[in-house]
Amino acid sequence: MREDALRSIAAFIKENDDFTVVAHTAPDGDTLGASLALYGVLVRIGKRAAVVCEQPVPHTYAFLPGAEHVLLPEDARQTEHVIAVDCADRARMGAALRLFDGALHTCNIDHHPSNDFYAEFNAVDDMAAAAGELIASLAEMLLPGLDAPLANCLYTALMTDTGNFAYSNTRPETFHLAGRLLAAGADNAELNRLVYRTVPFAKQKLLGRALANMELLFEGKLGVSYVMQSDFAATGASEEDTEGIIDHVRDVEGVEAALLLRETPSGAFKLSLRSKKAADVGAVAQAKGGGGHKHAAGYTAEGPFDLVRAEAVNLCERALREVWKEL
Ligand SMILES: [Mn+2]
Repeated sequence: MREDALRSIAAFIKENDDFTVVAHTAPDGDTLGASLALYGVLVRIGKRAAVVCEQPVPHTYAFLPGAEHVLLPEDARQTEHVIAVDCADRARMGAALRLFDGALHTCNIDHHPSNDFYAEFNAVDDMAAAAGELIASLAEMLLPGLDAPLANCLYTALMTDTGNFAYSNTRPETFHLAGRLLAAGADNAELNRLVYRTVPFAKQKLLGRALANMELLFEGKLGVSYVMQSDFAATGASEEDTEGIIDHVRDVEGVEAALLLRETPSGAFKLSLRSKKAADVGAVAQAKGGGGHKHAAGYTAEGPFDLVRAEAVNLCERALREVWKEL
């Protein structure tokens, strides 16, 4: 099914010209690596193409080949063909949705189980560890071979969505593809250094504050922390520097579910949720209009911190109690 869907998209790409590739909001290594790889493929086969993302490329991913070409939606030109990459639903495109809605023909290439097939052509495979896996298959259909810049983009997509090939979504196929990418010139040691071993000082200081704010509830099974605007101000850190904090909360021994609240400049809160085993934090986020999956999810809430926190803690407690015996 995935092969057929990708073949249809490969044929669609061959028959047409002038594409916009849309990465999701709050871009991560998968949406950027996969989108830039697709952009690279389109350029290599002589197509006009652009990559659009609601936010600028985070500093961490500025090294990706082609990153300098990523446009903000307001700087992008409407094209007839738009391809969303790693976007579980239309809303994930943020301000770039306008370009998607303005297109004559649309594609949706993604790996989220919650994907609702919102495009004309949909290649969705929730067994894929990263959207980059699907783009790699597409690239192998459209090109005689991968070169080093494409391989580096795709390896970054795989590496980041699998937590450096450590999460349970890592399958034999993931390693087979990683092997092909190394053979094509991906520099795994350098990519690991750039993404995981190069931390801005302000980000490290922000992590310190978040860890100092952390507390444990329900016999140590729920880890809760928060980052307020005052923490950003004190450290000079920005929103993108919160990436990874939730993992440090989850990593504490005995913690089964982790919750991180981030205050936005408008005073609303973004909540990130993680779980290790049976607890379904995806259901918690869905109940609050958010998204994600069983072990990683998030939502946004308005309101005073104490109320937002209390509600989130209650929902997490319920998710933990439902599976308490399995923990
Ligand atoms: Mn992804």
